[in-house]
Amino acid sequence: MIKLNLKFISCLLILLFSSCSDENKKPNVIIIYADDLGFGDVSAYNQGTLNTPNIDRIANKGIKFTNGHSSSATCSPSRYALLTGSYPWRNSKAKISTGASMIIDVNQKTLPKMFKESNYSTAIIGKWHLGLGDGQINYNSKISPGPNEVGFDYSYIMPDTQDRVPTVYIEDGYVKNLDKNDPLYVSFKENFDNQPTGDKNPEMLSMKWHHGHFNSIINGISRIGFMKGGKKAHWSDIDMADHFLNQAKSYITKNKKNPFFLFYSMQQPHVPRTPHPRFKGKSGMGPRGDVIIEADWCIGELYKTLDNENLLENTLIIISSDNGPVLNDGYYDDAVEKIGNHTPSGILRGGKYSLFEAGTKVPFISYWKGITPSKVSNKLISQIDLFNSLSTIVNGRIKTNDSKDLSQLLLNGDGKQREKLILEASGKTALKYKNWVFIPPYKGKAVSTYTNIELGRSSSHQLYNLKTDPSQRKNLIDQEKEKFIELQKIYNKIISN
Ligand code: NG6
Ligand code: CA
Repeated sequence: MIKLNLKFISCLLILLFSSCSDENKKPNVIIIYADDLGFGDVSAYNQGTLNTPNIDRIANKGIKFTNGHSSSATCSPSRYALLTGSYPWRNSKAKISTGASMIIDVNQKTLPKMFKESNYSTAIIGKWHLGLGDGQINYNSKISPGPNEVGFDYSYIMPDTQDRVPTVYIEDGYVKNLDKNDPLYVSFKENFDNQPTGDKNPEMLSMKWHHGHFNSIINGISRIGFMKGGKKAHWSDIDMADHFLNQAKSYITKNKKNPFFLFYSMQQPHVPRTPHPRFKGKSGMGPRGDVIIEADWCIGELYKTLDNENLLENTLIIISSDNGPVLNDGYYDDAVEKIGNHTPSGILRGGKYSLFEAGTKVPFISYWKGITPSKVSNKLISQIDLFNSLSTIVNGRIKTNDSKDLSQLLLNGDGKQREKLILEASGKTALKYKNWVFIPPYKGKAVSTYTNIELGRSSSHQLYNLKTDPSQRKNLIDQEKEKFIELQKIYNKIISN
């Protein structure tokens, strides 16, 4: 009672002397986005054997979505959808980016622009992977356009992925710690003179490549693409998690007085998996398990920062992943050999790159202290929907056509859900409609030779009833003719719009 009165009186005083306006009540929003973290990798989902106590603590206090999707089964398209509220298959540039120019148009609506319009400070810290510049990039001068040109006030990024050059951080368009006397050169076509590569200099490798990662060697790891110079700017792989975490913590502390939107875009457990020595061997599953434990620890530290700064009651935290899990994604790192009984995809079929459920059904958690109930929700929600939902929550003015306002679902774990969702994997699409999944016929291998993942492709149509068959084992195309026609119609209509 006394507490309440005090709160009331202090609000009155603030009202008298400044403005106890809506602006003060707007929540901070943090999206914590893992890279290739599977539905079964988070122990709160009770699917695998790995332990993620820090994510679990947040998940168990908030809403744990068991039917939450990324838009795509790979990184760049999912990030595109999250940040633009638009389906990536509408944009031919929204493919896995390798040194490409920027995928998001500077005139497009974006999530950070929506927040900025609502007087938020906005930042991305971590993996970007949406392309940079609009042609050949000169890394020795300002790189633009980039995240700052599509709505982020502050950006501290890894340009593409940990397995691609250049292995440097970029802060607000400039390569961090670059020495002008040692310029940085990058090429995805040919090597620079006398630079060691994974295929020619295997003796220099601390982690052997398995497929596709045999170009420039940096820190004993060969990558995709060639680079030369910029030595002082090279990142340390084992310190990357601490580095991004510290940036994120200091951003929160510096911006705690204003509402902020932070996109904390983690690099784990994407390849190359390079846990800090503190986490080495901790999972018993090799580096893949170890970096998930590292990522979980980072999330715990970020949570502590919010707690210490008294921000938990005013911060909506969303945790998810850009696509499903993969074990061997290009390096010999024991991910397959040491997996034991752990099931990164849980009971779901497929994984990263797949049109089956595990390609895009990912951990999806929302938590806002005092607002979200502790709940498990099996309602369908996509990361595309964060755009319109968050816009409603922060009283924003921008909305997009592909995004659905599921703000009630995001805050209460109940209410309106998405009915129809187009899933995407490497340019191929499928429809999820209520409990059903429809996949049109596609040419190509059913199982990827490299990753050993079932890609969801077949020469015939596929139809699955997720209610009775969540692992998509029984193709019902012959038994459920009417359902098939109904879904095909819906699919064609959305795709052609
Ligand atoms: C693929 C890479 C894979 C990974 C992926 C991007 C090869 C053979 N495979 O092309 O290792 O880097 O791109 O992953 O090079 S994502 O999660 O960022 O989409
Ligand atoms: Ca990814």
